[in-house]
Amino acid sequence: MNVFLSVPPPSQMQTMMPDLGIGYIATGLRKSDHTVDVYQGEKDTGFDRFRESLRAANPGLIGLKVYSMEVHAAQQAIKISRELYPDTPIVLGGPHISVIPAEDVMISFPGADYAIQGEAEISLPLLADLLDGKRVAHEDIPGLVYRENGVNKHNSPLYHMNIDDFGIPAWDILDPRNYTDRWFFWNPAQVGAPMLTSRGCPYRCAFCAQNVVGGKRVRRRKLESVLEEIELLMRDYGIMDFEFLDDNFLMDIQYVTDLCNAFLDRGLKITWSCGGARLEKMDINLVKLMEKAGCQIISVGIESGSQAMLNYMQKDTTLEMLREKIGMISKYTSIRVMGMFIIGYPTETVEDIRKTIRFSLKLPIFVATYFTYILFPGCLEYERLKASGELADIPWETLNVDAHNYAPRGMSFSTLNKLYKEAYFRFYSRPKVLWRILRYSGRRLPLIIKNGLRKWKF
Ligand code: B12
Ligand code: SF4
Repeated sequence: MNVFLSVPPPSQMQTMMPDLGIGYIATGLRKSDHTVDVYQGEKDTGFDRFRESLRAANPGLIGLKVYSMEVHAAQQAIKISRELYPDTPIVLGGPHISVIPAEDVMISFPGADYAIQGEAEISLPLLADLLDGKRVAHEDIPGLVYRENGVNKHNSPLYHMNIDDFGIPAWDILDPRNYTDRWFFWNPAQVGAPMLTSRGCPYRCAFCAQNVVGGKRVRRRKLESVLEEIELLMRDYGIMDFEFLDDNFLMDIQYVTDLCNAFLDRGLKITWSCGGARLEKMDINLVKLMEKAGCQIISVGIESGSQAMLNYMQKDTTLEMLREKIGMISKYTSIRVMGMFIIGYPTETVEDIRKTIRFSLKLPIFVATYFTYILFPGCLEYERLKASGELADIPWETLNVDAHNYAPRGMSFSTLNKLYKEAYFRFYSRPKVLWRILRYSGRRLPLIIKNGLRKWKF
């Protein structure tokens, strides 16, 4: 069967990078002898190209990826799919589908026929088999949400233990060379590619639903498989810069040590960065080894400058530890730290936000990103807000990364907005910070200005 897979064109501005989730499920489908047409909408602002690609694909199954910020785009994509192919089944998947309760999926998306919660590398090919008339029962497909005689049904999602079974993303489809306009924290001199060495996160930060999206158990790829993927990307696509998107890249220090040593032993002259890094386990030997092995950026979810808020967020970390480890990285290596903060978190006061701003200014970090809090289901904070009566329904259709969607009780949106702008202004108006960024990312200046202006418009 030919399966059409798509990230619908977003209504909001996106950082451009190939979508690994789509790449992995394309591989899964091919392994089961299905063919795949992929339309990646990240760069489009309208649905014309989506419509054309879908028309040309003539699929037996249409698969659409849904992010919580892009529910509207998904609804639009469903509508167009129905117009073009009234009888072709539509299946939804992706983070939003995984984090909302299974009972709500078919109610929220009445135009869809199926959805898959959790990882779809195994489930989507099974669904395609079923639709092809092979001997597969609905109940056999992990995470499947479906209707049977008008009744909504669902199976538990699967977080498959051996993620090497998934193979590597279909890079011939994703072609990373098409993504040159990346955000500035990647090496600006190189075309890069994202990559995963593991999935899952055992932590329980109250604002994060990652243990529903990626599972609680950390599942790690074999080192050899990661190295093979890197070498393939170097050889076939000329990629020399990599971004590890693991939920928690520094979770297993021995693994990272082995990975770095393998880069050095094989003489891989690559640069790389890692996101989602918790620093608790990092020590001076590891950070120096990472630098030697090509690490350029470590991005850290610092979240808050108030210990009380960190405790409330269940971040399981301390300001002291963050200060010490970030200080160590900047003192002993050339690795840049990108700090991510949340302001306007539930229960937060103006003084808490000021603590965050002051903390961020004191840390030797290269760039700071201040997000105002956006609530997503599937996490503890969502349940708390629901229980306290502060949350009725989230207006998915209007959620916007470019707007403040929530202000803590007792704080006006205008106060939050002022603090938000103050944070950015105070961080980036310092000449030494500006100079550092210009020196590293000068050639990305137009993109930086565009993003900066977008944030300023809030
Ligand atoms: C890289 C990344 C980004 C990148 C690019 C996304 C991309 N092109 O891949 C950028 C920087 C743009 C980004 C932006 C944001 N992101 Co982000 N991001 C990630 C990150 C770290 C990795 C994504 C990834 O590669 N995952 C690995 C792959 C294998 O998983 P997957 O994509 O989910 O795919 C699997 C399943 O979902 C499913 N599946 C996927 N697609 C489909 C399609 C079909 C048809 C089916 C059946 C199944 C299916 O099968 C796949 C294989 O197992 C994730 C965290 C994470 N670990 O997933 C957050 C994550 C996706 N981001 C998140 C958020 C909140 C954001 C922002 C709002 C942050 C912000 N405040 O600005 C913005 C949203 C921008 C927008 N307009 O929507 C949330 C999404 C929450 C939600 N409910 O939607 C996540 C889950 C992080 C988290 N734990 O909160 N992000
Ligand atoms: S914020 Fe990071 S450490 Fe915390 S639960 Fe989410 S992925 Fe895990």
